[in-house]
Amino acid sequence: MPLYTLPDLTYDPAALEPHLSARIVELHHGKHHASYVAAANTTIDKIGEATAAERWADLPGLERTLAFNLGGHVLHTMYWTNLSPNGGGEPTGALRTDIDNTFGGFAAFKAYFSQATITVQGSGWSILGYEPLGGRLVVQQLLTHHDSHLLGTVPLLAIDAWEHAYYLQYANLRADYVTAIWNLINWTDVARRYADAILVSL
Ligand code: MN3
Repeated sequence: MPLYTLPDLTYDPAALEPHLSARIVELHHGKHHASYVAAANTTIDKIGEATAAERWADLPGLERTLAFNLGGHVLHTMYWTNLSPNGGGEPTGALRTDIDNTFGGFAAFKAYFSQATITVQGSGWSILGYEPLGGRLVVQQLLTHHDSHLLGTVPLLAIDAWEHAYYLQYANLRADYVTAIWNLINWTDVARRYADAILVSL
């Protein structure tokens, strides 16, 4: 039994249309996400083999490969639950209050987070996260799945800015994908993650 498994989508791949096509969701979940799950499991096995054989020089490359692939699994698992056929709108409650206080209102946050997604250099992600040491919400850009991570930050909302997330439908127009994705964000899921994250201390 592998350590990590691909979670099922909780909705039909076509359910995110017209904002995200069924074909994108099928390939993204069934091929891309699945490949990170498989590679994370394989890499853990390789680390075990290298450790048993005392091939210590193999560790830096294997640990980096694990960070990439497990990071991919974590982020995509979040992404599918951060999105919903019934998503969109604006957050409410304590999360909304914190967004307003931190970013100067939802519109200002939306503009900032949109640009954080659009301007990722190459392949990466935008994240709304909770940074426990400062006790504050932060926006971060990840390169690939893990570079530039603000250590300790708990991700609440993760948006994939890799070309495979949008190219079949939006071609090179990442900004149009970002405009569409706001119609799918599951603020109930983000708020649940926020309620858990604010209990974390470092
Ligand atoms: Mn992806």
